[in-house]
Amino acid sequence: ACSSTGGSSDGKKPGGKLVLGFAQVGAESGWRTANTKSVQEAAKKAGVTLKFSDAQQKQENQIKAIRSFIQQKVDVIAFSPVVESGWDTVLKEAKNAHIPVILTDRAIDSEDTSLYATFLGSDFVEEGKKAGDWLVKEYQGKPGEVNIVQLEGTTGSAPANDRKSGFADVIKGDPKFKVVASQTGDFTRAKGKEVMQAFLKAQPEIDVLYAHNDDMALGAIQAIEESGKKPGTDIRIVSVDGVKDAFTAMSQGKINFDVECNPLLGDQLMELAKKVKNGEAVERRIKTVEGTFTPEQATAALPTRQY
Ligand code: GZL
Repeated sequence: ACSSTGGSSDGKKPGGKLVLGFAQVGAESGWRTANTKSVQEAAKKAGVTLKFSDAQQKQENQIKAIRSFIQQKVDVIAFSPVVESGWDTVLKEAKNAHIPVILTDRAIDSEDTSLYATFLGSDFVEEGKKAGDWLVKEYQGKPGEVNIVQLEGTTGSAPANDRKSGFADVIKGDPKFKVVASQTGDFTRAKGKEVMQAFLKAQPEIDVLYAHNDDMALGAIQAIEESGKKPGTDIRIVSVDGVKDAFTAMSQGKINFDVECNPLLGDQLMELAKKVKNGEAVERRIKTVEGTFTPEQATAALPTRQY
């Protein structure tokens, strides 16, 4: 669905206000809705006219939205590519229309780096490594195998690919860590619950769940409890994002470690949009600042958590 806050049909706002076309992935998770809110609020604050589209996690919808922004002759296009590949054609159309493109949140795997001005987002490999490092420390000196099940993010997406590889790189150092099952839960609670139910049926022994985002972890917690097991105790859980609902679960001992993925990119995006519109040089890669949370830290952060 396309909505816009003001702005005439040809994309040029009277009075020279910057018009930004933003093609969002969807509304699949708490992280995503926080990211959307951050972009919308930042646009208002920055006096940027925002044309916003929600692709319901479908690449063809994002491509349609980008084409529509090109037709409307917006000043700048920004988007979070739902998957890494398949963007060259539409981004070449934006380039030929002399509309600069900013990648936010997720990256693309195109060789042609002239297709976008900059990529603002987290380092997902780093996030996967942080999850792996926690697990290694958690099982330091404890004998016996550690059976891990993994709920992967959206197939083909940068966060799913990179959180998987970062984690695998760290645990490969010790053969006691075994990923006995790994499947996509598409970053949603519903799918995370469904896949965890299947894992619980198929796997005789599960020690750890590594979820690529909190929404899948929260869905999995429901499945674990319905199977009569205690999440956080019988099955330890390490997750990514750091959304409020996960912090609540941590305060209840149901998630043992959460690697933050900061969705609040709105203000930086508006600054970057103004710079690229004015032809100013911007850094090619801007990494999001983010940390990690233990249950104690999450409990303390809960009262002031923005998302
Ligand atoms: C990560 C972002 C991911 C979140 C999920 O930057 O792309 O997509 O981790 C969201 O919650 O669905």
